[in-house]
Amino acid sequence: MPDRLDRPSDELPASAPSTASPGAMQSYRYQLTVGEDVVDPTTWAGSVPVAHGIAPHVRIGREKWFNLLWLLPIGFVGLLVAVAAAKGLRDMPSVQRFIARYPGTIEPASSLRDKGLPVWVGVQHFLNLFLMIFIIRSGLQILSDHPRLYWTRHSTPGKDWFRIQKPVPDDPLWTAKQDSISLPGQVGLPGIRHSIGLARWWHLGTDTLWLLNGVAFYVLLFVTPQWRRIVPTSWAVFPNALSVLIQYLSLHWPTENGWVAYNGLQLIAYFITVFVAAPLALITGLGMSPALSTRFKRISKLLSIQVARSVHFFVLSWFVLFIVIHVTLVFTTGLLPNLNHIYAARDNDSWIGFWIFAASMVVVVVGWVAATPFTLRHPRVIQRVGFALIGPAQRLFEHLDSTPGEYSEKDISPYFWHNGQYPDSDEYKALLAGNFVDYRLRVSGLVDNPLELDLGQLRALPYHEQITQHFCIQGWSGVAKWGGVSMQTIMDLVNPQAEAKWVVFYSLGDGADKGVYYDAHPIEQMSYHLTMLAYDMNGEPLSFGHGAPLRLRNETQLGFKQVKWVKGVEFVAEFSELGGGYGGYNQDHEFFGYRQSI
Ligand SMILES: Nc1nc2c(c(=O)[nH]1)N[C@H]1C(S)=C(S)[C@@H](COP(=O)(O)O)O[C@H]1N2
Ligand SMILES: [Mo]
Repeated sequence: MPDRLDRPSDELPASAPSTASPGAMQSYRYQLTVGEDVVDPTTWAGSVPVAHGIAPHVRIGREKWFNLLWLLPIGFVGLLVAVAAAKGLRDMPSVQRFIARYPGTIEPASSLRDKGLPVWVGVQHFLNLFLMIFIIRSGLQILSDHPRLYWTRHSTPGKDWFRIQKPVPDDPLWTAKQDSISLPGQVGLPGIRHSIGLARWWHLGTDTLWLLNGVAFYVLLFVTPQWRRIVPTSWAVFPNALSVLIQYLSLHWPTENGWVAYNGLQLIAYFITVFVAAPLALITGLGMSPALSTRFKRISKLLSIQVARSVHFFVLSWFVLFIVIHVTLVFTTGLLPNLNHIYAARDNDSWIGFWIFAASMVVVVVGWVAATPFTLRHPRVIQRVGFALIGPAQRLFEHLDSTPGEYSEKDISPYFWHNGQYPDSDEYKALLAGNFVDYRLRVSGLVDNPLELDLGQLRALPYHEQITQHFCIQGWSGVAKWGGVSMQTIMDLVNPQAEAKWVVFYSLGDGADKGVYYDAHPIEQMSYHLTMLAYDMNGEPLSFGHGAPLRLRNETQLGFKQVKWVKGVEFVAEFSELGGGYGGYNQDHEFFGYRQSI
């Protein structure tokens, strides 16, 4: 629904808007605060208290919830039954003939037989496992910031299919931040509640390294014959896998030589891990990006952010299951030769592989234990290094907004989460009580015509309406119809000067640690079709909770950049002199990034 409702600009209100007082923006700057450069868990994020979640629950039917911890005893009994069944099967002559025919491993061509595992496989295997630790820990931290999963982009309470949190309370102003939970410090990364900003640098930064390692692995696999080890090339892999399964379960294990070839079951598991799970992790990860969803509307219709999040969680579950089984089998099927294969590129019973493995585990343990304390002590380093690693990709995606994706009335979410810190100043309360008749939006900075607009004047400007999806950094989403003024209209009125590169939005509300909430946006995104100041939501005046009387929408960015309760807009050359200098309140205080298109 593009500009159908926009009125032509010659219908602009005759009364020229008054000029903003020159000191206004100056005074807004003084209301900003500088964030800390270390994390003190006791005062973190406005002193959010520790809040524990619950065991993972899955919804069955409309409102029955199943505690997944029951899977442990059920799984154990299931395993006993399976073992008994497999033992019975193995006594049957037909099954014995089947196993004789399909012993488990398809013998490789002789060209591969003597090759074994080269050193690069061992190196990449270690890098992979090392990076995975941080990816999984920070991923769990991200999940715990919105500890619910859904199948639709609406994120409606009660419609979640999975949660590690109690049901959403009745409070109509309950925020997603209140809904976040704490994880044990050595499980989550950085391990304190609502540390999503830092968790995301860890996650996206190590993801980038993991993907580079993965690309190198793919290339090396296919320029050598090594790919044959983990890509099935004959249908016989399936009966062989079944045969291996029966052999494992009957506790009568096949004799194997992983140096030469993997058995059918391993082949399938490795194939899925390398060629299905890993690419799916990337695709579903990108599927949560507002910039990409807005650009690739067709794909995002199917792979909505919440489908992407849910499938991303299944990928995590697969990796964890794989790791548990893989490590168990490494330990139970000949530890020394197995470690020699992967760590020492040799096929014998010596202890050398074991010692390299032990040394590598020291690195793993040190990395694991040090990650949280290091992050709390040096969060700006995490913020900078993370941005250096993923920033270029985020920047690239911001430029893809050629045909903005929009939704229709029927897509509007029945429930739209609230988030952030509500304003509670006397100034705001007085404005609210007076129905905002005394409200003024001030627009100034590096512009030719600074402006001051009341709500009547704002409403008299050409009306712009859009139905778009909100992506909160914490993981929930929702579709709403926003009505108001295009930022382009505002820019036509004030005429930004050539030096203006960033546009800063100041709020009437404070952030969680006191000091005015604000956020800086690149000026080029202000002329995007879907960048606007909204005073209506879903056909009604914006409510208190959603930002009355005015809020920003910039649909290529995550939710925290959509400043609510906007009081001023300032055009600046750079944001380094504002607040802590990182480009916004959450950037200063909670180590977010100033570009967040992923
Ligand atoms: N002034 C101000 N604006 C804010 C916030 C805030 O805390 N203060 N929170 C942000 C976050 S994190 C999100 S997800 C959205 C939530 O908007 P909603 O409450 O309308 O859903 O507002 C953003 N704008
Ligand atoms: Mo958010």
